[in-house]
Amino acid sequence: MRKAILAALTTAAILAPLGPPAFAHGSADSLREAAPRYLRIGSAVAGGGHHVDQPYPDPFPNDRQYRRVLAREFSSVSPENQMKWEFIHPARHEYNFGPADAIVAFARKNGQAVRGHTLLWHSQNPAWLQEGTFTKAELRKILKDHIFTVVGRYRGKIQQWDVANEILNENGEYRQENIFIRELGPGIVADAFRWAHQADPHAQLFLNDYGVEWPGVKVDAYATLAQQLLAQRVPLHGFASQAHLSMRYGAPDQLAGVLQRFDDLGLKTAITELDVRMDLPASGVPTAEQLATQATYYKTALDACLAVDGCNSFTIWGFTDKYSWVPVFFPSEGAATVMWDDFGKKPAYFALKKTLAEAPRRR
Ligand code: 9MR
Repeated sequence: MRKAILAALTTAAILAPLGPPAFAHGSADSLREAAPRYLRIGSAVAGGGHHVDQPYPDPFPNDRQYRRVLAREFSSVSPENQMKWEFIHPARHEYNFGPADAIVAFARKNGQAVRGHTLLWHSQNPAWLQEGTFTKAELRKILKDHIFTVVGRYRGKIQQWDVANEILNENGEYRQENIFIRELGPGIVADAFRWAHQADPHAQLFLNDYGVEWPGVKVDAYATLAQQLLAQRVPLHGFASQAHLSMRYGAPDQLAGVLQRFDDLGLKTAITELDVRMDLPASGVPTAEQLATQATYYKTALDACLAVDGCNSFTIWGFTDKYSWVPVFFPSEGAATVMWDDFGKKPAYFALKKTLAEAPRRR
């Protein structure tokens, strides 16, 4: 009898996969602990932007509980607004590095990667830039100096930079609202990548956009652009889907295919701003069914990233409804993050943790 048990145990040991047993991950008490080592799990760091007009102080510097959860749950952080032009470069010859420095220092203390966001965008630019009168040469120098100054300051401390953010519109055309593209032509995109690479040769440089979660004109245009940039030996390293999802439009069930298309070009991929908003009932409280659906959307997005070899970063755009941008921009929608205002965990949180815990440890 004992012999039979021993034999069975030995067989089980031989058949068991390498690495610690699954229950060790299942009992992980945070997302970052549950995640396989090849995947960074990130959150936006709340501050600036819409927060400025809300009835609470700037979250990151003022909310200790918020910072504790941010440190415990995540292995990557993305400044939500603190590295955008209007914030970090408020006057032509003036930079405001304090808030971004604090986030980078926090990340280093807590063993977290940082995603830099963003260098070339049509939105949240300061008035001095948007409304100034510059020659083409001046505008080009302004962008170049900005990239060398900001990327250079955090050289070696940023895992990934969203170099070009939302540069194409829904028809796959260059956005003319982008002052640099409009005034200097689309060739400026390649220059921005080259300058960022010179300023920090180790940072992975990304194209980042929304509306690329399903195949279509916009994804096609990005694939063409990526191929062109790579053919010109531009230091482009990754393509990211922001993934601001709404339960009005369905689950991101084709996201893996989209990411795979860019992986096939030799690029890394990432999900950079995931949230899942919903129409709130009159009570303002989501139903159990809505929460269950939301959890499947989060899981589907994570599964997409896990299914693609080069998808190395999965970031949610804030982890608590308390500070989410969603109700501010979409007044009848909300509850888009994985935790309630009091940091209580929703089904979506547990769906992510379980999926991470069950993901292969290597790929
Ligand atoms: O979350 C950001 C919010 O605080 C700002 O007010 C808003 C202004 O445009 O930008 C939000 O973040 C955006 C991100 O930088 C780029 N992708 C879309 C995000 C949501 O609007």
